[in-house]
Amino acid sequence: MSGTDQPRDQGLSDVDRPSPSGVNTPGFGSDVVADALRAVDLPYIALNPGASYRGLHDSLVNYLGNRQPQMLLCLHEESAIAIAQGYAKVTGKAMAAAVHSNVGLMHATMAIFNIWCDRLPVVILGATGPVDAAMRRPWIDWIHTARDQGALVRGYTKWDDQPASPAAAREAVLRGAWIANTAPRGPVYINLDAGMQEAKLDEPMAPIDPQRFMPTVLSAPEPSQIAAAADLLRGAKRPLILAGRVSRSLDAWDARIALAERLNAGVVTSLVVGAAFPTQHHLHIGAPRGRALAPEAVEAIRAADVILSLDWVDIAGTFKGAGGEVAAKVVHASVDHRLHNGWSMDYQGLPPVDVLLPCEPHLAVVGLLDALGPGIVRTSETRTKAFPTPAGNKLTVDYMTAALRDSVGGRDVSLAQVPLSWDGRAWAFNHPLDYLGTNAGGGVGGGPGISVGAALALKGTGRLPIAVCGDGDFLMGCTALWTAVHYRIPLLMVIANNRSFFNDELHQERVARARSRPVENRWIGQRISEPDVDIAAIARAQGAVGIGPVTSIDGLGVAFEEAIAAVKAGDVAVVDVRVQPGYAPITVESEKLGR
Ligand SMILES: Cc1ncc(C[n+]2csc(CCOP(=O)(O)OP(=O)(O)O)c2C)c(N)n1
Ligand SMILES: [Mg+2]
Repeated sequence: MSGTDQPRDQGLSDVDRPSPSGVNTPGFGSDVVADALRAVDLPYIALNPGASYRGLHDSLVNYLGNRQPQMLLCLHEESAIAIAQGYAKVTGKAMAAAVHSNVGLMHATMAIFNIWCDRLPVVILGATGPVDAAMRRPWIDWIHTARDQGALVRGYTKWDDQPASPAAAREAVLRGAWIANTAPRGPVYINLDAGMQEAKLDEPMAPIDPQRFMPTVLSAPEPSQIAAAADLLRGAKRPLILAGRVSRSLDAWDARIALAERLNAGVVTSLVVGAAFPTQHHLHIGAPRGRALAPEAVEAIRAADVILSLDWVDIAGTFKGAGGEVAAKVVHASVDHRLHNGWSMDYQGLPPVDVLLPCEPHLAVVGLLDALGPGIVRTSETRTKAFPTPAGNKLTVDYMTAALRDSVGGRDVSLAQVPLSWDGRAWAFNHPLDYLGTNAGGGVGGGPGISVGAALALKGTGRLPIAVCGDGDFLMGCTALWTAVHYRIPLLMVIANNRSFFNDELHQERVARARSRPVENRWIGQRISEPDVDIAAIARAQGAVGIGPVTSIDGLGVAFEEAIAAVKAGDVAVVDVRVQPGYAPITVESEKLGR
């Protein structure tokens, strides 16, 4: 599947079927909104219910028959948005989410920030009011009405609106879906007045052709910009590609390989975003890391004379991590600058850019291939890089990863999440769907929901969705599992359970060292033990298969094989692996850099 495919029916349509209502003409404001949601091709609407949008809820069930969009009930609004993030990670497209009044939106905010930072789309429906105070029920309607509800999320959404009539609401849905799905993609929020939803339609609305209001936007660079970039790259002796935020399209993946081979350019990738280049390819430099750069990548950046950034996230920070000022000329393919605002600094440091190609990376790659023309392509001696061998006799994340890799064997796997302790050398990415990136906004707790959404989008593709999450991440968002179980979305979650918010133990250690205070106290206020949480029981309590705790290296293989068999049979399986606290040394080094 590629980011350009049409949404598919993931086979959920037999779940939650309503009794026929016999209604097939719109009678209320919310019926018009429901029609619009269907017209813009939003396949699912992840939601947690609430009276503020009871009108829309009724329209989705009794007017649309709970199809296109189909409801995905979530136990927390944060999961609803995270599921949409995971879905968009795979498909590149928006699904919808609905959150109740101000309180549901407040629950949703962190996940909205994560999806914003991931530059991925979602159409969020919310509600308030009735805006007309005379229509409000005492107390509850008053506490759940806010004058400017969109202000809660305006800093990290592309657009928001509070339409005052069914016609305006229809327009808002069309505009919202169009804006969300247009690069740079992002979340939009449409706040529906409860009064407007519940009011009877005075007269039928004239039909419209939604496609005419959502024209395809293709931002192409000027030929002169492509020519300037091609000249730089053609003349480069040590060109380097920083392959960043790119699509899941296989065609685009192949084009990147062709460009790297045409230029004989090294390629650096990052675990912050999804797989962008085959990590086993002889031109891939080092292994993908999170914030840290592999030493080989630092060397390549310092040695490069021309760097091509394919929407690399944080060029300025990367150069800082590579030792400061970088001599190379920089070509940057990105439309990200169109999204930057004054609220959030997720735009990162201002990078030096000699040629900007203001387009999505794939268009730049195609344009450059064309401009460069055929050339000498060095034979691509694919070198299979060796995976690191775990050492010692303690159950570490490295042993866990190696055993998981062995159990998976030759299956096609999509890693939907990896924990902070992950070592990028321990897994190979050979396809754009092999790895889907992080929560993107640093919002811990996003992992489970994102994984469920990715698994939803992957359902029926033959790919095995695997999420490896920290225990802290899992415990914050674990009720997303229920949604996967209820809607029969197969998923394997492996919890790297170090019984700690360990990342922050390292921070406390750093502070203690800087202040000459006892380092041995770093665990206080961080460890999740006494009692240890029974993660497998949390999974079982929601109808998933819960396995573990696995406490020995020898126990890993059996546990993973049992879990994979369960997922193949259609289940959600969670394996609690009690790992030793600790991160790959390179990660610890980078944290020191960031201090
Ligand atoms: C919502 C939120 N709360 C707190 C943090 C700070 N934080 C960053 S990493 C981390 C620990 C996460 O724990 P876990 O998922 O178990 O991973 P570990 O560090 O143990 O490998 C915390 C609390 C955050 N980034 N987001
Ligand atoms: Mg932990």
